[in-house]
Amino acid sequence: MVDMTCREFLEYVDLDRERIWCPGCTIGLMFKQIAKAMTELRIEKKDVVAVSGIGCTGRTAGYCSFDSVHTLHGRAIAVSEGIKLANSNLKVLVISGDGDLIGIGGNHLLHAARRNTNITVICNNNEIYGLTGGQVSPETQTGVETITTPYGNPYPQINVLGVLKSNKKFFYARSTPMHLEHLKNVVKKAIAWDGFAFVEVKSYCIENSGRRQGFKNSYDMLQTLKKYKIVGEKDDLNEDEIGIAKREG
Ligand SMILES: Cc1ncc(C[n+]2csc(CCOP(=O)(O)OP(=O)(O)O)c2C)c(N)n1
Ligand SMILES: [Mg+2]
Repeated sequence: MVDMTCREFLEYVDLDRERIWCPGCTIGLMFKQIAKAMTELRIEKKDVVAVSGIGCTGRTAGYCSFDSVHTLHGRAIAVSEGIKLANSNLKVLVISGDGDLIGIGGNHLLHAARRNTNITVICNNNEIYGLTGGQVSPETQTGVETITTPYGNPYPQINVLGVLKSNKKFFYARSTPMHLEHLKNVVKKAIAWDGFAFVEVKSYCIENSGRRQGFKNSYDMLQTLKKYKIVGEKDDLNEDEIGIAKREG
């Protein structure tokens, strides 16, 4: 067990850059758990690359103190596959948003999962295009008002677990920034998984979605994540469960 009191995890974080995330945003909480997971797995900086697309979550690549690529919108997984092909010894962590990975980048997600490319994808699913002001995303819940769906989103969310389950071998984890220790532990298991691993971090965006939905502050929105029940590892997860669903293939 690593002693976290020495704040070793900060080794992975570039603290000199000005933070652009809004007060109450959960991306920093998520990044901290990723850095802690990397610390506990004793990953050396030379052995890892982080790749992000564009978005508030995509900004994470800019705060890594190890090699990282802040690539085009939707192309984080495609770039990661290229990195992996060039040097299969590298651990490749994709850290990006729902719009980036499931919206514009959805096609890469489908095919990297199908090819079982050995990368770890961590998706901050705040159910909105946060950076650009709150447009509907493929993960916005049905009925929710956004600036592009003023009468409520008419469409259902994409079920990423359902998509991954169509493959012979898969790894899917769900957690939240309300369950920090759980989040760190599932990220560790995803990084250790041999093959394509997807971690869905159910979160929210107070400034560009929550306020429009009537939430007063980030704390109130954080409470909505209490609905999730922690379960262990199974071959499926119910919508209200956080844990790991996987198949060895
Ligand atoms: C090709 C292209 N299309 C559109 C945009 C504008 N754009 C930037 S970020 C973004 C959405 C990001 O949403 P998400 O991935 O959910 O990230 P979040 O900000 O919510 O963390 C869009 C549409 C862009 N930069 N490039
Ligand atoms: Mg988003």
